[in-house]
Amino acid sequence: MSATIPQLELISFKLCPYVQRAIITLKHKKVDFKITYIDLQNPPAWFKAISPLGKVPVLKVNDTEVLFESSVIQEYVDEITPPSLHPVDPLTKAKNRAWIAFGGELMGMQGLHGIIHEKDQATCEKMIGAIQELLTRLESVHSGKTFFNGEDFCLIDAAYAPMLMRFDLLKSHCDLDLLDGLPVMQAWQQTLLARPCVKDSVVAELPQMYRGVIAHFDGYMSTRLS
Ligand SMILES: N[C@@H](CCC(=O)N[C@@H](CS)C(=O)NCC(=O)O)C(=O)O
Repeated sequence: MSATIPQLELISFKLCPYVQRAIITLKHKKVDFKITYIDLQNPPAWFKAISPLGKVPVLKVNDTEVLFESSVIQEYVDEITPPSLHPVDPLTKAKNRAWIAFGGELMGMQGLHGIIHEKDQATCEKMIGAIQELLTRLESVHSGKTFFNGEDFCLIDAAYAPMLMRFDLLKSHCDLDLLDGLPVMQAWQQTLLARPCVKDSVVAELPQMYRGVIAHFDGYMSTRLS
């Protein structure tokens, strides 16, 4: 990698899908970086000092600057390692950014994270229905080709792979198929999960850790653990 690439340190939490967006981008671009894991339940003082919202990912650049927000980190990594993984056309690029933000919401408390927290079965099932409606909408704007925009892997593909990986885990751990009836999303999931930059973006024990976190939250989904 070019000598002009700054020294990068990614502050991470092993289970975090937002961190994973940054790792996939770094790995796809073959950028050297250091990864430092913290315990989000008991974050060190130095992390609280540098993370404005107390959230991971945080990217330390040359040990002097700090970036936060996964999509911003993805774009920074992309811009310092041309050619860009974003579409060139401004409108297409802007739409990709909007759908990346949509994916960020889908992973949060109204989405993936919310359903593993929710205790009440009826509320959880309602949330699952709402997520499936959003996924149907996402399917309608996908190119229907190999990747979101067509035949080229883009930042938006890196941004969605962590969520699609967790959908796969929910299917095997809890028999919940959020992509049921969505063939384009299913094909996209298979393609992305087979890519080395995606496979290598998580620790080997992620499946067991994800199972453990579902059990720990003790919500309705924990009653479906096989
Ligand atoms: N919008 C943020 C979300 C990051 C986020 O929610 N990270 C979680 C871990 S997966 C976190 O750090 N949570 C700690 C907290 O909310 O206190 C991004 O895209 O980077």
